[in-house]
Amino acid sequence: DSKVIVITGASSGIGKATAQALVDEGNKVALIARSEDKLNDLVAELGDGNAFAVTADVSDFDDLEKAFSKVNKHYGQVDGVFANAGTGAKSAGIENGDVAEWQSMLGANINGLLYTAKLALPLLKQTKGHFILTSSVAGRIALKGSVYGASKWFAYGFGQNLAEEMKEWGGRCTTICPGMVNTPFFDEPKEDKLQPEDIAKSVLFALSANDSACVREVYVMPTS
Ligand code: NJP
Repeated sequence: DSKVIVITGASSGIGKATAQALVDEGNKVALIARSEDKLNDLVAELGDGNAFAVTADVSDFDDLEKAFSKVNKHYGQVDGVFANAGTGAKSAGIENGDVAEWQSMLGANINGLLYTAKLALPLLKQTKGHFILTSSVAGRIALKGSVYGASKWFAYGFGQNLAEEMKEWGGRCTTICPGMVNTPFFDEPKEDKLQPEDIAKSVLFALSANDSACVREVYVMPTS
């Protein structure tokens, strides 16, 4: 079945690879991120009829609300939302952490996730749809003083609770926990780690489950 899937953080890395994989399987995608040029290039790659792009900052509720409204108007239905936008921090630990950097990171990783879910649920309720989010291995293990890690523990816990809320009306929620992935998230290439396409496959796996099954979480680590 062809589905309409909204992806946040679609301009790069995991989100971009997932958009490509979904379109390759015959689905349609709505791409959300802040970089207009990158989104437009991706729409050109995927084909106008397969992809629709809207710029928005996920940490700004009004901005994101307008984006969801444009997507809904464009496609008329939403079967899945992949809440994947997120950033890391260059500053390490609490004592040496940079407060402005925390605010911007938590704005995307926590507020952005909450806002995406709040805007997605009314649409997904109509299709008994699927919410998928990107947590991290950093949301499953302790990392010394990592505010990024703590934001991903939030994402992990949020995903578990959201699954309980969504099941009331037949909706499903999947939390993806990747290890290190070779994306622009890092300044240096990580060629021997996971590739963004590996995570895209996990998203497709969760979406392809039988109606009777909810893949609650997928934990993916690099082989080496
Ligand atoms: O990184 P990257 P990934 N509003 O930098 C967007 C998690 N993760 O694909 O707005 C809207 O290539 C940004 O777009 P733009 C990670 O925490 C990663 O690796 O145009 N969009 C871009 O499309 C994150 O949640 C690894 O700058 C915002 C995308 O987010 C997710 O995977 C491991 C935004 C980031 O793409 C995707 O990251 C892991 C905002 N405020 C979890 N802020 C890993 N790479 O190793 C950012 O466990 N974006």
